[in-house]
Amino acid sequence: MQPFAAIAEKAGIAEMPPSQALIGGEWADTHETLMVETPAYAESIARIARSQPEDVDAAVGAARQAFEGRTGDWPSWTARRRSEWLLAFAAIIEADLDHLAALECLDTGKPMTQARGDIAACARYFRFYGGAADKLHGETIPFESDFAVMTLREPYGVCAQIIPWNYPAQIFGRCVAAALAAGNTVVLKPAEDACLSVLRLAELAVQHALPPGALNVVPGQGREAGAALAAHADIDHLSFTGSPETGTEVAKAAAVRHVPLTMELGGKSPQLVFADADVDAALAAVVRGIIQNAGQTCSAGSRLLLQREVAEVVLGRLAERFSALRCDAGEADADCGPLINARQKAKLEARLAAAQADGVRVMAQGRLADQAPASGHFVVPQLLVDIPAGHEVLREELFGPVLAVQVFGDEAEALQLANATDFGLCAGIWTCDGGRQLRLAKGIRSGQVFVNNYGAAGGIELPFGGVGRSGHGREKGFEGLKSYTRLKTVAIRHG
Ligand code: TXE
Repeated sequence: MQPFAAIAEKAGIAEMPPSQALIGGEWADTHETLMVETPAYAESIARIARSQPEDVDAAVGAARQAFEGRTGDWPSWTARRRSEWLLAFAAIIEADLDHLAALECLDTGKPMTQARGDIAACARYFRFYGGAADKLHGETIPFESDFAVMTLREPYGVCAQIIPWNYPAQIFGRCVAAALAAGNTVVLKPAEDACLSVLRLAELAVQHALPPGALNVVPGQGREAGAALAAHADIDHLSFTGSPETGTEVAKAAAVRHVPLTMELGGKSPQLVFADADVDAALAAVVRGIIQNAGQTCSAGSRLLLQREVAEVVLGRLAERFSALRCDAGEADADCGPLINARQKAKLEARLAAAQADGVRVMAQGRLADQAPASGHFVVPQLLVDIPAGHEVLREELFGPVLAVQVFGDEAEALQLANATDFGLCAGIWTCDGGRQLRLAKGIRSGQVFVNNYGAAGGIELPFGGVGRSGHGREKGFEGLKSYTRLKTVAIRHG
């Protein structure tokens, strides 16, 4: 039996989502198609649309028409009505969780428990932004006595969203729910490597009577559909999640027309463990922070900074944990799934080989489960030590289950090492010293800092985004909703 059939049968569903582009509420065939491969088996599981610039143009046109009310009644939907739709849609996602999670698990290779968590988080985004839609408002500003001044929060219009393959359903929720809550229409380009859950979510949105054109989806390749969307003359906002290199290209294309951007570009996030930390809690979070989604997470805690007094003990315990980690296909629900594709695996393996040639030592590593499919794109979790200062494995996002360890003496050195990166997405600080917690939280250059936890359990309510090479703008939380609006100032002289 094919893997998809097996997983879908277990979930009680045996249906693939639509494979076409969603344009103006209709599923449209494109001239060309792409094969979708499952990373755990390297087997083709579906054929999807390979949208071309003309398809993207049609999708942007449909989003524009919907925004202006030329098709459907989207602009007349009040904030309360949008709120009600989003809240009801959250429940629809939850009712379809088994099916969506099966798709996500097979398409990305991630363990089933993580896939289920991702779908639940996607639903939570719709619930959060549904709850927030009718609480977004401007302000009045005291001014001269014969003036009334106010700010209005208005939707941008047509929001273009280019999203990656590591968390398709979650990032769909984060971007689409916020943009719709604020009254925009959306054209979304999912990643060619994983988009089945996105297509299913779009199918559910259409079935749930979202006005035609409010959400459009153009599956396809980055250099074709993605580039055409970023360069389109009629988008009003662009949100991109992906690599810094592609982000630069996208930003250049959008800069020609001064399109406002949100850029979420990955990280090289440190976890700092001091001698006075609760080591058990820190160890569990450090391991989870790097093996989740096989390390293919922008907020992965990929650097571990250990205070010298505890380094030997902590490393010994960490090595035991790494040695016990197992990789397997997503539905086996092991510690780690495969990497997304052969290219990502080859890139990571080349970097690891180069690091070893430079003297970096693999102190411990996990292994493949006995029954794991031989054809999968697996890279086992690895603990790297003896790393020369400034080495590439300390600077570049490796996007795999690989933890780079450094040792520090005091707080000042810890801060210096933590900030020795062009990225700045997240940081974890493990210490019981309140003063140090605050000093480091202020001193670390990153968009999010976690103290005695890492990731705040994925809290969708918390604003998220980077500094430096990690990007700019904020998604998630109420800030994420505001970022899909523009502020207009109205000054009325009433005499
Ligand atoms: O990313 P790309 P890739 C990082 C991570 C990973 C590296 C490469 O380090 O190893 O990026 O992954 C679309 N114009 N992250 O190659 O190319 C593409 O189709 C417009 C971090 O997959 O950035 C996909 O939808 N769009 C990250 C999206 O951009 C283009 C998540 C991301 O692809 C395009 C993923 C173009 N010219 C990778 N080229 C995170 N921040 O979470 C590609 N795309």
